[in-house]
Amino acid sequence: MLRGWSKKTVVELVKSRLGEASFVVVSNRQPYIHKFIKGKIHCLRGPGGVITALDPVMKEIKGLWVCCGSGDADKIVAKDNKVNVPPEKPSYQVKYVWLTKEENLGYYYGFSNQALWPLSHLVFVKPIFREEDWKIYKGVNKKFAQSIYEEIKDKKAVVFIQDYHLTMVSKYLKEFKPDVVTILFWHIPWPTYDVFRILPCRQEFLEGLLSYDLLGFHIRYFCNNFFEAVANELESKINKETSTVIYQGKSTLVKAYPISIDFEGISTKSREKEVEEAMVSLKEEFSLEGYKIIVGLDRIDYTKGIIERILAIDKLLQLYPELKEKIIFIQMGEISRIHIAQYKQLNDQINALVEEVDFKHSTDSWRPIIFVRRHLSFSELLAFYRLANVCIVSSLHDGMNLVAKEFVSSRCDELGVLVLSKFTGAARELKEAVLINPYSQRESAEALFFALSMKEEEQKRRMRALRAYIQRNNIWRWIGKIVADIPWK
Ligand code: GDG
Repeated sequence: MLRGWSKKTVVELVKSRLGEASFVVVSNRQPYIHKFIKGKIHCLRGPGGVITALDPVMKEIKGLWVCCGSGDADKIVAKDNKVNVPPEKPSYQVKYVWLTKEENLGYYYGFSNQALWPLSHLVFVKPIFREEDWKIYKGVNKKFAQSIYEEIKDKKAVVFIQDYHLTMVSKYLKEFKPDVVTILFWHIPWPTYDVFRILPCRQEFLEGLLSYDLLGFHIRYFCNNFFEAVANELESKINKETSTVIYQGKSTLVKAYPISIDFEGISTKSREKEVEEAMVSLKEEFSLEGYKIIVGLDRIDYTKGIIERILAIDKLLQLYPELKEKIIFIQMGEISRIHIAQYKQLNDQINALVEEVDFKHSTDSWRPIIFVRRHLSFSELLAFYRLANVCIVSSLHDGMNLVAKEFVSSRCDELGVLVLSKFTGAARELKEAVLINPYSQRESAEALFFALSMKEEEQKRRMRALRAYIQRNNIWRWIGKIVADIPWK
């Protein structure tokens, strides 16, 4: 069943595959965060790709989501560490794991984001491996395992763990409850063996991963890199035909499941009046009327190629000065991981570069780049995409990249051009995008010029094909394929 995946088909599949078993999603980040704003508690949806993808699924499946609590009002709203979300239509339960400052530093800022994140993204930021961080990382993973175990003790359960923060959870959970079925989805790239082999704790790390029953990556290439790491580090049997690894008598299914987004949800919402009103107000706020608009949207992260994107705009204006006073590049971005030196430096670097490029090309009444650090509401986000003549995604390396898929899904008018880095997982699927090597300023600038000059007819041809692809390969298909593959014991 490759076509026609919908909420309905997935819910039916989950019900028939899971039967009485509980479904628990586990991630570092919380899907909803409770914060005090002007003395009142507000519940906001958390940012990031993992939540974008899984929240609509959980609303339908109505399971339990275990995650860290970090909002200043989370402890107040939680009863027995649990809260129902979202507040306007409670659909599923969130259970919080509370971390100390020390745990946060060692597990999240340390091993996850200064060791594993740069290790997995080939962007030449040197990973930092501290023994103490690895110890704390394992301690936090054990804490998660304990918290999950309390909920599933006497039950049949499938535990679906998200990402590189929580790789060791399955190992510890199975020490308490060997019959639990565990799945891990690795949302970022898996590096080639030449890179992976520098990880000091690599064997223990791989053993942790092979305690899962099912291991998912975005694309086959990452699965193959994983197989290569296992083949080089552990005595195991790898069967590429069945996509399994057998290690110490235990089998792990390793497969590619390209993540996606809720195409119908986004497509329908993007037609709404609220989005059209947001388009008008964004246009007014940033004085965009009359210009061709290039948009970018990312968490501020060195993997996303934001510097390269600004340099491409600079090059574009050098090569095609006739575009002056005709285009505006507007980049939105939320600050992230600011306690890590590289992220702070990146922020400063972006500020300086935007100022330099703006100064170089600006005229009395126009500047080419607007950089805004703020969180957009969902309607504003779709309005932002819909304002674009061109959307640029210039990641230096990216597991998938949901911005690319969201942009396409929001374009109910079938207009707009996606300029997409070859080094995203999405580039393997979105063939009608204009693909770039973001490391080449000239190539990126020429691609932008090509996109800005594209005739409406050609824009529509490409956009229709992209939309049809994402409509078929939507988020429901992603979760459906994973659930269909659950290896029951
Ligand atoms: C990881 C992998 C993989 C951003 N700013 C706002 C906002 N966002 C949302 C976007 C999008 C998400 O955040 C970002 O998703 P990406 O996929 O681009 O990137 P990561 O967060 O790095 O995600 C990535 C993903 O996991 C899923 O597997 O694709 O490769 O790195 O959904 O819309 N949303 C709102 N306001 C903002 O200001 N509402």
